[in-house]
Amino acid sequence: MAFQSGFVSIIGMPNAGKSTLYNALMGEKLAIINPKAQTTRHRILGIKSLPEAQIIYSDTPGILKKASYTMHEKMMSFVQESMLDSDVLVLLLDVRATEIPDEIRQRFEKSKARKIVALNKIDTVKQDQLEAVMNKVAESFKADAFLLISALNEFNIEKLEKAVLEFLPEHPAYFPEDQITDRSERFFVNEIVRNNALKLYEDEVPYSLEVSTLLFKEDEKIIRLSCEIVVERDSQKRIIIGNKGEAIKRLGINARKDLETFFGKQIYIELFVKVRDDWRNNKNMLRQFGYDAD
Ligand SMILES: Nc1nc2c(ncn2[C@@H]2O[C@H](COP(=O)(O)OP(=O)(O)OP(=O)(O)O)[C@@H](O)[C@H]2O)c(=O)[nH]1
Ligand SMILES: [Mg+2]
Repeated sequence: MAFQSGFVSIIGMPNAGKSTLYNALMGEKLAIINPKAQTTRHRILGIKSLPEAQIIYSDTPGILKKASYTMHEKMMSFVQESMLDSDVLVLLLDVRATEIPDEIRQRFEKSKARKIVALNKIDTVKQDQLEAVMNKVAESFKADAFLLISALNEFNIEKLEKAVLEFLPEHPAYFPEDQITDRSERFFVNEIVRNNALKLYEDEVPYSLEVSTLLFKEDEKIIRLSCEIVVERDSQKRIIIGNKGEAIKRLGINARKDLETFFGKQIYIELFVKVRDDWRNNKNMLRQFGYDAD
């Protein structure tokens, strides 16, 4: 067979395990993973070059039933866009919650892409339950393949990739062999800091913030970073900073550890907090933070 290459998007409801699956497929921790829903906000390409094929995976934000902010509309436009331009769609369902909104189901089924439905988190249910869910899903979705997986335990990931390769078109590589993503180093810094904020702060605060890396300066031994944390209100700024700056200090320490693992280098990081009223509804701010579909 001639060389194959194409775009494969992982779509699904929030928290289904899309980013976990994406990392497992890539064999790299590119995407941030968090027990909280709405972790992923962008479409992130992961380019996997094999001897006979180049698979371009996309991690996407979880499908929201309701967009409360312009930011959510942008996030959903990334999902729509990936449904339109993919060669293969992987619809990932949590085995314990297999419902998706009708509109999404219709778009999925109408898409010209080849379709795989994967039931994830099979480690969380018993075998007999699993069969019942699988039968129900196989009856209710029109797709080319159905698979049972556990992204967390990396169970059946190779099988999934094999199915992807079966459906991937013949095409020359879209990207150079040594490129693994379309995202910059700064993007990954933003994501890692944001993920640590999601872990550290409660309720609405981590959802109302965005991280922007203003300085990324790499020497032989150390990467120096300066990041701005943008929130919507003064009260949120106070929470981010915490009593005598304790919370933001903790955030810096936690983020630094993850950044050192990610970059394999020593990290020096400075964090600042800025208030930008209602940035999640501000088109210019959203553009600045990379929420533009291209
Ligand atoms: N038990 C179990 N947990 C899983 C599995 N896959 C993912 N998870 C967990 O599910 C949670 C959500 O995982 P993510 O990969 O961030 O989910 P996501 O679909 O990318 O979520 P959003 O980006 O918020 O839409 C994390 O706590 C994962 O560890 C699995 O196979 N089994
Ligand atoms: Mg995700």
